[in-house]
Amino acid sequence: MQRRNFLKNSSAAAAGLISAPLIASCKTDAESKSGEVEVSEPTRPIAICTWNFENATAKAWKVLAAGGSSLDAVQQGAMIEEADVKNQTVGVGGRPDRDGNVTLDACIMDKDGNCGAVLCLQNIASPISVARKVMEDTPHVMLAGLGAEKFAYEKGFEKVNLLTEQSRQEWVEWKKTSEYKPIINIENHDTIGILAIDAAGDISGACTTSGMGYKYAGRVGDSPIIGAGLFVDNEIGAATATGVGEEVVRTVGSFLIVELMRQGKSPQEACEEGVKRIMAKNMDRTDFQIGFIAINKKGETGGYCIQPGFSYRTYSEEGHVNNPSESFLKT
Ligand code: SD4
Repeated sequence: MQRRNFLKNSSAAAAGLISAPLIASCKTDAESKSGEVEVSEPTRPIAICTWNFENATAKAWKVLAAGGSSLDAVQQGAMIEEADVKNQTVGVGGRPDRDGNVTLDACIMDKDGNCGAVLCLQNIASPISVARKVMEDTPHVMLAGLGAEKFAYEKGFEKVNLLTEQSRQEWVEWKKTSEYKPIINIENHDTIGILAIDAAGDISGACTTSGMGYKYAGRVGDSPIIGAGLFVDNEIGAATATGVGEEVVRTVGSFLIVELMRQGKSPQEACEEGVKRIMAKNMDRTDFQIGFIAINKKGETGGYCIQPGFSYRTYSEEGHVNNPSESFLKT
């Protein structure tokens, strides 16, 4: 539930009580007979992430509730999943590529449109933290492979073994057939994309993954690609994705969703349209999953996916909630 206020649209704006972007984002709110416009107070701070990553949103919320920035919130939330060895789709413990190497992809984006990414990074436990260093300490947006790893060591990150015994054993088993087939809703938790708005109203996002299990060596998905796996526009909102990254890259999914919100769609409507664009090109395919989540400047959230089984977590003053997502396919 959003708290609501009645503000005289023109006089409030003239007095500087509400900003032009906020008025723009509230243009769908009801106009009363007296000419007053019902303006929803934005929900902030708030964090939202793909899947039921309760610990990640709890961490992000802790940062936000203490007055921290959305950038710190999304980074620290993402780091929780990177460090969880039981999560075999992110960070330490991630499933390896077909050669047995764990290669990580991550990106981060802030309120000013600054962004950083690492692609196919090995031996480093927190790729999202390296991505932030790329953003803040280099003139570049992306570092890949050995160059990214070398940069991480220069910045003081330690070399760690990312391949846990469990992931190694599963890989050995997989090699018996070597059949590459993405599993839908792996363990019901997968890549983490996390978005947040802080008390100042500024939006940031982060996305981090070990990518598709048993991928070709060198394969990079959508997750570290700004616009595909993640996009933030502080005037409008943000979006992020999970699932088969090739399809998200083809439609520049997260950028599309933010642009749809710019055109007036709600986060929910924009996520639905994002999935429909993908399915329009894949009507004969029912064997893959993609989930999008989005947030707008007002703190409204939405999510949508192809297959049943996706959910997303939100944490705001209104509560800490796992939201089951509607899906394009119903069974
Ligand atoms: C990728 N989107 O590498 C990521 C992985 C993922 O379900 O989300 N898998 O394509």
